[in-house]
Order: sequence, then structure tokens, then C-alpha cells
Amino acid sequence: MAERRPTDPAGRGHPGPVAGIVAALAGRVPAGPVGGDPVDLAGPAGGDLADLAGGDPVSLAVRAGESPLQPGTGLLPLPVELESRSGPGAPASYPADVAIDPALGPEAYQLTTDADRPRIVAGDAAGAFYARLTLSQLPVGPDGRLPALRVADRPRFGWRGVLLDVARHFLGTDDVLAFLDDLADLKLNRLHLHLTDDQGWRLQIDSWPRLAEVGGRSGSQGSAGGWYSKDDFRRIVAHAADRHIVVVPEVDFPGHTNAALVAYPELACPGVVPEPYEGDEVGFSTLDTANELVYRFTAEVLREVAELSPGPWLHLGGDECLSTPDEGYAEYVRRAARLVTGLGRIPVGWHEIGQAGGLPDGVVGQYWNYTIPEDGHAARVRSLVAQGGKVILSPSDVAYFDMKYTADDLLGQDWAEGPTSLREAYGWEPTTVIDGLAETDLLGVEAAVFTEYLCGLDAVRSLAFPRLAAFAELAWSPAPAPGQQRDFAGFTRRLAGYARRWDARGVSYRRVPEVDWEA
Ligand code: TNX
Repeated sequence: MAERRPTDPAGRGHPGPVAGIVAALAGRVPAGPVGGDPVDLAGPAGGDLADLAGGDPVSLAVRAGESPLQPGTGLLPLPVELESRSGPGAPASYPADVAIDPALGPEAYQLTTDADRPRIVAGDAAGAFYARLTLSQLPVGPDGRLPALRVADRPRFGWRGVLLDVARHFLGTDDVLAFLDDLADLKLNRLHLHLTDDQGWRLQIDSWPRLAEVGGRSGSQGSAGGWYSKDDFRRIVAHAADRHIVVVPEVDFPGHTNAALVAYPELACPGVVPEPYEGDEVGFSTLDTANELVYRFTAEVLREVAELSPGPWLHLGGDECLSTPDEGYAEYVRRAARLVTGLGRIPVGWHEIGQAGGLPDGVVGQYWNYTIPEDGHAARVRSLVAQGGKVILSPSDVAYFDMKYTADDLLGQDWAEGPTSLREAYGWEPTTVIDGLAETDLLGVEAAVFTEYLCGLDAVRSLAFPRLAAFAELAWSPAPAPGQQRDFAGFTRRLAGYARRWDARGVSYRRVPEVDWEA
């Protein structure tokens, strides 16, 4: 009992989620005696089960008793779309009754295990998927029984994303699929694929074939390069969709384009002779924004990327264009954003695009500067919102997991206000980053793993995990009450249990000293 986390019947201002990302993962939800009267173990403050059914963001009630659960036996005939999600990284196919009630809202679910068979009511298919994930994370006793409990859960942010940079060090299709499994298990729902940069171009484009064939040959630090065929990319999109993850493809224009310029030098400014690049500088390359051919190129690339991407968003980059003249930059961004809306998609760009006027309504800006913004950055975000835009927050000092964990790490960068510890990754509050924004201006949050120095899936994972679990919980869980902090100690306790899932799947992660890992 001493280990049990308190429950909050109102579900508001809960200091640390008990359901959600790492729900009860350490196996600390107590099971009461079988057959006892249903007693609310939370005591007087715990409320009644009925109280918890009202759609509180994240709440959980534990009651005396157990619910039988035999993984792998007595499977219900599940809807096909749930059955198809039983691969690695997908929730175990536990028997459960599933009903959909759209009134709960997107991605929300309620899970009850106080009867013979777990019951799920979900707002949509994603909510049912998350309910099963939570179910698969609950501590099953040796006799295959679950504690009797009720979870009413829904995410704080609809955009819980991760950027994976496959441009600097290419990652093969199977590695991306494995990473998608990692993300799904943390209830993350966007994979932002950074497909192009100075060091390499990673997607087949039929109308400009040399992009992949020539621009795809290079990579950071002399790495071999590589690129996705259209079929590879479709596999990634389908695997993601199966796990309720939307792929957000990024072609980074008009800067970060050296690999494209090596393939097609006619897109570069007059006199520039692009050479393959393997270093880690940014800001030196640009499309020639005064050349109409560049706009035809942009339109044709975006059209092919859109054809491959069923999701609503196309990311057109726009960051760190230090070699693009200001006027050319604004003109280019405006036109590229209009091309995206013309394809029936929502344009996303790094927050610098807010320096352009005339952006389409609904444009999305991704903020990468710090939790305390440097001069000028917040203003660009506010300009974007004033134009009818929405914001994704990726503050690089807390959400860039290509940063070192500690100063003495060999692997990782440190430009974003130094290393980023697990505690820092867990402890920031999205609504306080940019003054003047309401929570409704935020689509959500996104972490990033850039790969100038990360070669291969193991390197990516060992920088991403466990910080990405901290990030996922921050993205899903309710805001702490005013003046309160998230419960980091509670998180690390649950994380130690969650790590068993990484161990079981052979996922590399850093055993940071802030966590009391199991043996
Ligand atoms: C910044 S912040 C970048 C990337 C780098 C990364 C390395 C931003 C939009 N871009 O080009 O890969 O830093 O940490």
C-alpha cells in the first residue's frame, strides 16, 4: 500500500499521471483480495467509480478485487483494424469488450477491469488502441489476474510528435518501422521525417530523379547514404497508420538544400558550384528564390510527397536560411505554403516562416528556440499566430534529444544551452514558453532527434530513450496545478518498470543515474 500513488477523483491538477504513458508500469497498482466487497482503496479522497466516468483527463481508481486476464486466450473476435495491430510494439491482444463512443473525444478511452473481462469504451479507434496499450502495461499477477481498476484517460495535446532526421545519417526502412513501434508504445502520434538536408536527400522523386540517385549518395561523416523508394515510404506510412501515427514528411526548403543542389546545380544561385557535404554546419545552402525553375521544382516535389502522404500535413522546412535574401525568403515561403494548401494539405514550417506575411490561414509553425526565447524568435511565432496559424513547440534546450545527457558524454551535441538531463526533458511547461499564446494556439509538442553524429538505430535509441518517455508523458498528461511541478520521482519509479518493455524488445536506452533501474 505504501507504494500506491494517490488518486484524485477530480482528475484535475494531478501531480503525476497514473494512467497514460507509463501507467502502473512498475507493477505497483495493488490488487485487493478476491471476492471482497468493492472497497475504494483510495480512501475517502478516492471518490467513487462513477465519479471517474465523467471524462476527467487522466484518472484512475483502484478498488479491491481482481479481474481475470489471460493473455493470449479467449480472444474476442476483434474488429479487423484492432486485430491487425498485434505485431511488435502493438498492444497485446488481450481479451476485452470494446465499444466506441465518439462523445469521449479523440484518442480518449475508459478502461475498466473490475469484472470478468476488461471493458473499453473509446472515443475512436485510436482511443481503443491506447486503452489496449494501457491494459498491456498493467501488472498481471502470476495467476494471470489484473487488479480491479478503472482508468479514464485522454491526452492533453493532440500533437505528440517526434522528428527523426534520416537526412544526416540515413536509417533503413526496417529501422524506421522499429522506431515507430517504440513511439506507439509511448502513445506518441506523429513521426516527423526530416527527409532532406545538406548532407543527403532520402526520398525517390520521379520528376527529379537525381535528387535520390545523386543527392541520396552522401551522408554525415562520410556515411553511406541511402534513400527510400516510394514503396519503402508507403510501408513506413502504413506501419505508422496501423499504430495511429501520422507521418509528417519534411522537405527542407529553401535552405538546407545542398544535396538537392549537388543533384541539380541549376537550382543554386548563379556562380555557386555545390559539392557533397558531410559536416555539421547549417545555413550555407539555398535554392535561388529568384529563379522560376525553383518554384516548378518545389511544386513537383511537393506534389509527389503529398501523393505518398495521406496525412493532413506537409512540412516545408524554412529554418536557418542564412544564405537566402530576406525578401526572397518571404516570397519563397509564401508561395511554397500556398502550393501545400493547393494540394489540400496544411503547411508546416519552422517558426522562422513567421517572418513572412501572407501565410495561409491554418499554417503551422514549429518552434525550435529555447524555453526562454532569445531575441526575435517569440515574435515570429506570434506573427504566425496572428496570421491564423497554430504552433508546435520543440524547445531545443529540453526536447532535442541529439543533445548530450551530461557534459562528459562523448556522444551528442550541446549547442542548445548545454546537455539535457532526463529531469529537464520531463520538467518544462509548454504554455509558459511563448508569452501571449493561449493553450488553444498550441497544436502540441514535438521532440527531435537530429543525426549529424548518430549512426544507426541503436545510437538514435540510446539518445532518445529514456528522455522520449519523459517527453511523451509531458505531452499526454494534464498540466500540473498552478505552482506545482510534475512528480519526477514518481515518474522515474514507473519508468524503471517501463524499461522492462525496452529490455524485452532489445531497445537500447541510457540507464541514466536519475533512475533506480531494476537489475
Ligand atoms: C538545429 S533547430 C537544426 C538542425 C540540426 C540540429 C542539431 C533547427 C530547425 N535545425 O538543422 O540538425 O540543430 O541539433
